Amino acid sequence: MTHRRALVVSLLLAGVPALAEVVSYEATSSFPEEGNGWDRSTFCAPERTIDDGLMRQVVEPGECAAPPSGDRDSYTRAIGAFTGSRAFFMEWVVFSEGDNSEFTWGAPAVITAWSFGVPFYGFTIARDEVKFVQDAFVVILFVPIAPDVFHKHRLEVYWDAEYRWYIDDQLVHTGTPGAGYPDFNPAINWRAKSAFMESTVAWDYIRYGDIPAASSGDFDSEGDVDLRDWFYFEECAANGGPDIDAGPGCLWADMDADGDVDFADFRRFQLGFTGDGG
Ligand SMILES: [Ca+2]
Ligand SMILES: [Ca+2]
Ligand SMILES: [Ca+2]
Repeated sequence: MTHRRALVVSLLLAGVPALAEVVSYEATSSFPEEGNGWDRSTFCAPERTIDDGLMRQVVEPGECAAPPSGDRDSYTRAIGAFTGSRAFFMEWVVFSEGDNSEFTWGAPAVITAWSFGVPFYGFTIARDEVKFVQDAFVVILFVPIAPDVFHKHRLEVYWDAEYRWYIDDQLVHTGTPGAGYPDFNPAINWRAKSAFMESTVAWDYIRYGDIPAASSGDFDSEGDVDLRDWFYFEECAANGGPDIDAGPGCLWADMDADGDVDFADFRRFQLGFTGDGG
C-alpha cells in the first residue's frame, strides 16, 4: 500500500465534494462520523486513532461487562441511494490481528452489506482467516489469509445474477444471490469488537458504489475524468505497471484495455482529463 502518497493527493482534494456514484472513507484526517456520513455506535470504551492514512481501533475484553461483551466500535451508513444498482461494489483494505476463535462472537473485525430483506453479505476477519456469510447463512465459507499483513477485499454484486468476492485481486468465491442487492433499505456496517481477547484492527479505506465502466477513466461514474478520478487512478498506477494484471478494482483505469495500468494508460487518462472537479 502507498499510504503516504495517497495522503498527499488527498490533501489536494480536500475541497472536492464527496457526493458521487462512489462513496469512500479514506481515513486520512477525520473520523468516520466527523462529516463523513457514518453513524458511530460503541460499547464500553474502544480506543481509536488516525495516523498515516489508517484508522486503528483497539478493543479490549471485560472492562464494562464479562466476556464476550467486550469493547465494540461500529460504523453504519445507509446506502439507499444505490438501491437497484445492477453493478455494485464494496472494497476495503484492512489489517486484523485478532484470533479466529472470536468469530463466534462477531469479532474481531466485521464488515457487512445488509438490508431488511434477504440479501446479506458479511465478512468476519481475523489474523489468518475470513468467515463469509451470504443471504442469512445460505453460504458460509472460511477462507485462510496470510497473517499480519493488510489485505484488500472486494465484493461485486450484479443485482440478483451473481456476486464475486476477491482477496488481493484474486477471485475467492462466486455465487448466485437469492435476491437483488442493494435493495430493502440497504446499509453498510463495519466494526471492531473484542469478546475474549484484546485486538487491533486498522482500516486503510472503505469504498462502495457503482462499478465504473471498464477503460472509462471515470472511477465515480459521474461522466467526467477529473481530479477525483485522478486520486484513484494514481493508486492503480502505483500498484500496477506494464503487463501487471490491473485487477478487478482497476479495470476502469486500463484506458487502452490491454489488461494493465501503465504509462500508456496515463497518457490516455491525461487526454481525457476534463477538469479539476465540481
Ligand atoms: Ca487510507
Ligand atoms: Ca469522474
Ligand atoms: Ca493498459
